[in-house]
Amino acid sequence: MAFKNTNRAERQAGGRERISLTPETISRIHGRASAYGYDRSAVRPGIVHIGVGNFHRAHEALYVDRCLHLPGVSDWGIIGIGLGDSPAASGKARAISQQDGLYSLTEFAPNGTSATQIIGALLRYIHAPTAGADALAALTAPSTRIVSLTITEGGYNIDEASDAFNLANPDVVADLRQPSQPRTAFGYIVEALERRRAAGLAGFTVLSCDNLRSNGKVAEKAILGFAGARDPELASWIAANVTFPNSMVDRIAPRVDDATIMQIRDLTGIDDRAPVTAESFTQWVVEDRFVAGRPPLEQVGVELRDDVELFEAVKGRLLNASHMMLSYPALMCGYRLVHDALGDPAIRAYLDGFLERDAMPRVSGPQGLSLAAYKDMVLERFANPAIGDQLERIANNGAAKLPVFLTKTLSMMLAGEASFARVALALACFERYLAGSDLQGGPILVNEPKLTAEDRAILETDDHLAILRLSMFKSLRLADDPRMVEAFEKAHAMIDNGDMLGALEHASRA
Ligand code: CS2
Repeated sequence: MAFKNTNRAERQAGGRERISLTPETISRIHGRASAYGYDRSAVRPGIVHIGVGNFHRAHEALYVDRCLHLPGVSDWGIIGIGLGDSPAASGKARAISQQDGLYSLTEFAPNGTSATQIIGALLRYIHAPTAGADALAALTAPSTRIVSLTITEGGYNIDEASDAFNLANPDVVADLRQPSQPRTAFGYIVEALERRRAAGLAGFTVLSCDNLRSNGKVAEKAILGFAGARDPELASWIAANVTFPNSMVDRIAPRVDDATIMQIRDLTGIDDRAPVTAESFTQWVVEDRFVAGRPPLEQVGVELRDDVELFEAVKGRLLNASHMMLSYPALMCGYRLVHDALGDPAIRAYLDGFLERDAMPRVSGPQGLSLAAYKDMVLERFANPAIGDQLERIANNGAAKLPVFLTKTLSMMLAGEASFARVALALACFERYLAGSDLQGGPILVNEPKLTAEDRAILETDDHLAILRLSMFKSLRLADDPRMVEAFEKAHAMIDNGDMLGALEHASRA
């Protein structure tokens, strides 16, 4: 149970000094947050996680932390590997390492209460660009039985049109040329598996925790695609010795900025340089296909089921797709926070229209799941003001995420009767967002690493349907459907006139 944060008046009455966060200060933290209650020095690593973002730290690491509290479970600690070499990524690696992997997780419930706990499950953090040999050693260690991944939707390097692993990616080319000095997740995993094979060691489970349709199958395609290009025999060994369970992960973990760091410090009195925050909701549904064992996840709230892909379909096509549909129009209206945008009746009606008329009729969930109840829950979570989730966080990397979350719905719409007004509005707003400002000229932070050079060239032409021709929706041929084109032109014209309200109202009715 996480420690409930008290209100500001009570805290000030206590007149507390601030406590830094390290294993040495943990005993003094009780009373400010709940700290892990197991002997951390006895915990051994069993999981290596690649991509130690806020989401991982608020989700998988929490479940593993809960497992470590169970009697006799001490060999499933996590070693984190970060692949990013931006200054922000290096700074975060430093901050986490200085705290010996410790960090606080603060959960904000919709009723405004919050609770903070210190997670001890992350034993070590390896910044691969500066310590590649350590990263390989961790992956190769016999104790490593699960390698989990959050490398983002676009990170699996699968070509949209051919649906195959993209061997032309320059980082992949470099990793194939110099396998012992990898840069990509595939390069690291396959090199480690090759070393394990040579040493007569067992394989491990590769557990994707990214929001993808059939994420285990995608991870398998990527790893086997890379391994096959390196050595077909190695690929066969991997196919026989590694499993790739599908998993559905769900928890909103906003971006952490300096203001969040100060907020957590103020709330808890703990000087955490790498805190994470999240909504109180969390869910993890996983296929029970672990080739080398796993922690007792079923005892800590994880659902182990065979029908994970049905959960993934509902989550991706309702929750994540709604996020995408919401973020671009809401940013254009001048909003920056999710809950503020949801409070706007025109936006809310447009999103209801997307869910009820576009997405829900075209997806079937697992038995017993009510889509109507799921929709209500999603919107209630989005409306939670306490987490302060950012529209820019969601909008970011749209070229990778839009196809993942919308392609299935869109292809079904194209094949039958449908109104394209809502999707067209979202895409028209996506186009405006790429220019980096809202309709009032307010700046928007754009981060679109998956826009290809070819995409950028298309966007620079004066083709008014350019956005419909980008590589992300290539196989759908959106610009060939007259209904899509008409809806897009209409949305575009209204946005050009600055009439976002009219555009939203039109899209809600259509
Ligand atoms: C968001 C997700 O990045 C996004 O586009 O939709 O991060 C979302 O918050 C999580 O998937 C919720 O589980």
